[in-house]
Amino acid sequence: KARGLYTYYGHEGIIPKKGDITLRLFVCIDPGSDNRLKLEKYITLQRKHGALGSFTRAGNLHLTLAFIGETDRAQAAAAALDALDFAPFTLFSGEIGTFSGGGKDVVWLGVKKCPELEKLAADTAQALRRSGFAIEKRPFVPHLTLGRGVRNWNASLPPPEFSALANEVVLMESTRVNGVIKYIPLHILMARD
Ligand code: 2AM
Repeated sequence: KARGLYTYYGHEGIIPKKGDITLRLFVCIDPGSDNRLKLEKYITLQRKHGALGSFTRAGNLHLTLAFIGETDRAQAAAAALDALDFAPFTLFSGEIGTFSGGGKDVVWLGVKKCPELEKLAADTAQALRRSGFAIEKRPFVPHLTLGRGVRNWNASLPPPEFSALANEVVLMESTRVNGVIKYIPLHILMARD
């Protein structure tokens, strides 16, 4: 069984009970503050070279494992994560990629192929589905979104290279505070020792 910290954050330390409130949730890995700062510098450099768009703030950079969406079952989602069991592993930054279409040009940083990550994402989706969440079946493309609606991205500027220890999975609430996207960690599941 996975063990470690079972910390509840946000909402004054309490995850809302079923039916209390509808939250927009997703499950992700935090690349760590050093790597987030490296990525922020890279985004700043891109902007200096003329890139335009809505860029992810350093504190919000993350790698999504599963998108849950709107639900009033935050506690059930947290409990589903507790069923995960994984050993810590290391992620390595990869290439820049894009999702295009619908006028929504997303620029992201990929990671190098990582079977442990693929298994963790599959296990996360399975655990959530078992708990009744409708998780999309589309292929898992591991990425950290750097910006949306991006234009004038300079492909000749190489992205930062980094490694990130993946030793916890975070259940996040996605909300807006005064129009600014804010991610609030609700529950963290640590990797096994
Ligand atoms: P994105 O970065 O590629 O947009 C919070 O919104 C996180 O959930 C983001 O990382 C987002 O991915 C991801 N996500 C996955 N599916 C989504 C969906 N259908 N709608 C919004 N966000 C989604």
